[in-house]
Amino acid sequence: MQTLLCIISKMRKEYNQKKESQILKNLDIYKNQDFSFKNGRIIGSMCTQPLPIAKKAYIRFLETNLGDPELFPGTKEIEIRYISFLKKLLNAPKQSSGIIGTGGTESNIIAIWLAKNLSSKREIIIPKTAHFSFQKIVSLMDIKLIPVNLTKKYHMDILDVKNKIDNNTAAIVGIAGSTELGTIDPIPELSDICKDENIFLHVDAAFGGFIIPFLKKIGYNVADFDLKLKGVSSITIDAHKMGCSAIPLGSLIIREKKWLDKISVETPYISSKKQAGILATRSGAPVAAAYAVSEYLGMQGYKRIVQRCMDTTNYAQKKIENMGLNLITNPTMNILAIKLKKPSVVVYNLTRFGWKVNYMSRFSAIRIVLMPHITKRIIDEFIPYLRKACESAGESISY
Ligand code: 0PR
Repeated sequence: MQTLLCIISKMRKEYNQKKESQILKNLDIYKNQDFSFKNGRIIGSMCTQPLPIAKKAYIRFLETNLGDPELFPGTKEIEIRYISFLKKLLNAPKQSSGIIGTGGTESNIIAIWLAKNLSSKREIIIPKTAHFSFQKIVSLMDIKLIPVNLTKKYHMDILDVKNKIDNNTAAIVGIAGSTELGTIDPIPELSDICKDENIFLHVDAAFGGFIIPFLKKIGYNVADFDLKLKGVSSITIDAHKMGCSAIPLGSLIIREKKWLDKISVETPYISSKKQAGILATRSGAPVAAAYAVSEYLGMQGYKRIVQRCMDTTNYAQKKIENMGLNLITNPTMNILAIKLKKPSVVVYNLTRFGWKVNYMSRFSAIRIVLMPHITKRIIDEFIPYLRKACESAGESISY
């Protein structure tokens, strides 16, 4: 009897192992259809390959739930520490706080939700370069976007901002690293306006948050954009973009912790009394990963990455301009927007050659983003394909 049970158990184990390896094999078939960061062929995305330490940390925390922090006090401690790191990075005052979520969209939603509840007003003044997450916010909430004109350099026009402020203004949004061009709005000027007029100023630094602090340190002339400016109320910053960590991880840093009451509900039957933000059950895995990356890299590590990305950006810019192509604007950060007559055809051709760049219809351009996984060697491989893609689209290029 004992032997029979042993045999059955052994057979079951073997069957399960076989099943598991078959499922994983099938998953690999799908995975192999994907483009990958590893070989550099994803050259237009704002995400990158997470650092190896992020992967290791992520797996360790798979079962954790920060929606019920008393069950996972250690993971909660990691989150507190990660928020402290972000507060330091963004020059946030002592009384500030943070909400960790899934990415830039969620943080922007929370920021506007907060501004609306703090002011009981409905209008959000916003640049035309703002990310489409704000369109989602209009659809989700009873608010109205008031678009502001751009200057020739694609920055928010401050005069137009002043003209658009009225009794219904709940918030002004400035972008620090716009999605299509990487431009930075004049945040110090916006901060002065918002301080004087007592208006909530949200800075969307989903992409730029992990770049701008280091651009300054390596000698680029960029203005202040963070909570050092007294008029800035909140900042979106994403670890799953230039933070080099795993998806999904975005954060919102808020100037006053007490404001969280405006976006909190009572949670009678879980370990915390109140919960702020949108999500309830949420994984601690991406938080552990982002914290691990921040500990691993430190400020010096991020600085080195930004330096490398900017070197690659300057290298790519020269090659592209030498080809006779023009950029929409001189890059502020590691984004190049190449003006073309038929950008969609060029994107189509590049996809056929195995390269993924982004098509930007609004600017008649394609976007390449020089993320950490893009090296000068990859640019050298890419340029002949870009030339070929442009030639066959009938773009005028020089030889
Ligand atoms: N704010 C800004 C300035 C952004 O650029 C983005 C995303 C968001 C908010 C929203 O962030 P989540 O996507 O994290 O919610 N910008 C990227 C873009 O549209 C998102 C992205 C990333 C798209 C990688 C494609 C991709 O492959 O380009």
